[in-house]
Amino acid sequence: MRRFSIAPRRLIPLLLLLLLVVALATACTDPMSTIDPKSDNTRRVQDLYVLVFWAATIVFVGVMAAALIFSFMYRERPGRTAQQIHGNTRLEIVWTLIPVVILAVIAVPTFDTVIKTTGDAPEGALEVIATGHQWWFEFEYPELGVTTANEMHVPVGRAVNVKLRSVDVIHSFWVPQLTGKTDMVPGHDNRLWFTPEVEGEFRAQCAEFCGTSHANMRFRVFVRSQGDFEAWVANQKKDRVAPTADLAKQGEQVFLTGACVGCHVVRGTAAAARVGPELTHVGERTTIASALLDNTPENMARWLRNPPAAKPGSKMPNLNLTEDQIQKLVAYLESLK
Ligand SMILES: [Cu+2]
Repeated sequence: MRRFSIAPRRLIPLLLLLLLVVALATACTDPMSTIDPKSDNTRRVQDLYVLVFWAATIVFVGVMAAALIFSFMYRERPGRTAQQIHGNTRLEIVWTLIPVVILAVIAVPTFDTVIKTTGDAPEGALEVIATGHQWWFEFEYPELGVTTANEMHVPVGRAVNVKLRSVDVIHSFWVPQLTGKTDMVPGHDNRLWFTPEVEGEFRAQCAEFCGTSHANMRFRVFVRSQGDFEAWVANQKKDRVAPTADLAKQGEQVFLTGACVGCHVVRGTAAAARVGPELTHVGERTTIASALLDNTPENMARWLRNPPAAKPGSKMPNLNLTEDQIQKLVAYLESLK
């Protein structure tokens, strides 16, 4: 009986093909994919990328094919030496002009894309100030009087004009499907804008090494219908919901008499320090710890027990809270919807 086997030489192209298929299949489902645009500006960049990709492919295939064909046609054979071309002016002009034309064709849409994507945001754009902190993002909506952290909400179809700031070191604002990377530099306001084209939840990440927990400095962008966005804003503008359950009430006391008030804001209470993330509606967020952990009571407890253990380098220290205090704080924080 013959054993079924594939020669290693044949296996390599098969593996490469499989890799290509996997890469293409995951490119469109990966939430951090840069080739799956969901805003006007990322789509413009993608269109340019596709044009340059095909131009480069045609040049590569053409040059490789010509090199192979000519080296075969003009190879050295018995009775004939290999041929070289020298000093053919017409040929020299032709192969100088072809790249000039290709580069000119690529340059026009390149400049057009750069001007469109880096110019001023369209009239009526939503203003957001994004501030980088080690290691979390703060979002302020100056026209709406809303401040939040790590989860940015925007309406679909309306341009968003984001002012970028930093309070400590250089960070970088990056939402792969909505906008390219732009640095957040202390003492120097940068800006970017984009118009989200579809509703959804988009992953985002600091893209400039900024210290110990750089890799854990994430955020999310929620693109919502106009109605949902307005409802979100209306809720954000309210002071905190006063706790009703006993455990949550006790949690508020722990919060207001402990170290928490030294760093956080909970509007409607005495907590008004803007060092760490604003917490007035923290219970409504889907994540905590700069989008590192899902917002569940278990994760909130884990965070409170020892923040630097959950996120290395966290500026919030281990407060040595008792298990009783932690359970009360969890009940309180999760009630802040
Ligand atoms: Cu960073």
